[in-house]
Amino acid sequence: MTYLAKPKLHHPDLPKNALGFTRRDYEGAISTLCAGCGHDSISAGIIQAFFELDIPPHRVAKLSGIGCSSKTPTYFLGNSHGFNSVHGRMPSVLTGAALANRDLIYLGVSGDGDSASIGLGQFAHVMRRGVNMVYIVENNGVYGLTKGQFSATADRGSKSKRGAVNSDEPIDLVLLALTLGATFVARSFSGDKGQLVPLIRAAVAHRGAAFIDVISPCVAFNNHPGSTKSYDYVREHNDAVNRLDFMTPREPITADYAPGSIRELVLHDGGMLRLRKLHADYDPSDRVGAKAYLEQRRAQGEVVTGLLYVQPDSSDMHAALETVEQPLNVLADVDLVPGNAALDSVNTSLR
Ligand SMILES: Cc1ncc(C[n+]2csc(CCOP(=O)(O)OP(=O)(O)O)c2C)c(N)n1
Ligand code: SF4
Ligand SMILES: [Mg+2]
Repeated sequence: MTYLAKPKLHHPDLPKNALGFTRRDYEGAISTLCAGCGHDSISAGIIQAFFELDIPPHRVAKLSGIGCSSKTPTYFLGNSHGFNSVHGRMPSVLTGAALANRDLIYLGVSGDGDSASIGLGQFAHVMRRGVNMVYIVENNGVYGLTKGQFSATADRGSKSKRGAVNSDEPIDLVLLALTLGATFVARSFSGDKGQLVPLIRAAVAHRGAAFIDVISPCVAFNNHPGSTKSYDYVREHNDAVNRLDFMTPREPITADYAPGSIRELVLHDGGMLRLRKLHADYDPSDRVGAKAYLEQRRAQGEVVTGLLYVQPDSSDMHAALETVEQPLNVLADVDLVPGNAALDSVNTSLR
């Protein structure tokens, strides 16, 4: 809402992480989104998660498409790499960047229009390829930036601010990501930092395609009675499947959760996810069960949040393609241009 520059001075007593950085070091420019926009709360969650994970900001590459949601990378991780791509095309840019340099942590930020409407094909392929990334959709059910048209995630029968009724079936990106083979699939709500921050931390530690759909009310065009993506609707219909905390391996594992109600999952990088199950029968390692559960709850008008599915021993695109370990920019000419003999041998193998 404001264009004033942020003060550079930090309070000397601000808590520091293991790298000596404060939370302020993970911030970006001041947001120009509407006051109360859910997207700003998600940016705050991202800042908190990377601060808590002690990740040096320059190790992160944040990529986005076009939309209010896709503008948000400007408002966090100001010292990270960033690329604002074309509407709906962030996944292919991210895939290319990841192939060229596997050493960075890739964070894709998108909107429901960006990913479920114009970018649906790109969304599908980045999930099925298992690109090592965290992919966040800031889902408000509308094209916020272009003044509130229904997006492809708007529920059938939901109303726009002007009273128009959506007659089309919605696309559930969580169900789609599960079907397409994403190995970490979650949904959260922008107004639930306690759930969102551990989810982002766990997604960063996950190897492979990690997808988080975050319901994020648009206060300008989709926060009114009749919308199923409003603050009130989500608060009333939220069904959290688990409560989780994420612990990096160096931290002693302590938790005050009641014994017997905890499920621990060791992730690929040694990090650990602790899930407190609210539903005794919910199993986050069962892809088919997750889909059935989502459909069941959706039929009751409920929005399921939490970690829906995780495959702890997951793999990624680099493993599938057997790519070189080093980023391409550190390879020598002799590796990058192996010469005619090598080319002849590749061509011969393909005949
Ligand atoms: C190729 C192309 N088509 C259409 C547009 C116009 N446009 C810009 S943002 C947008 C929708 C954004 O919606 P969403 O991704 O949900 O983001 P939000 O603003 O809701 O966060 C559209 C249609 C564009 N910029 N480029
Ligand atoms: S138009 Fe909606 S999505 Fe865009 S900044 Fe305003 S509240 Fe957020
Ligand atoms: Mg949107």
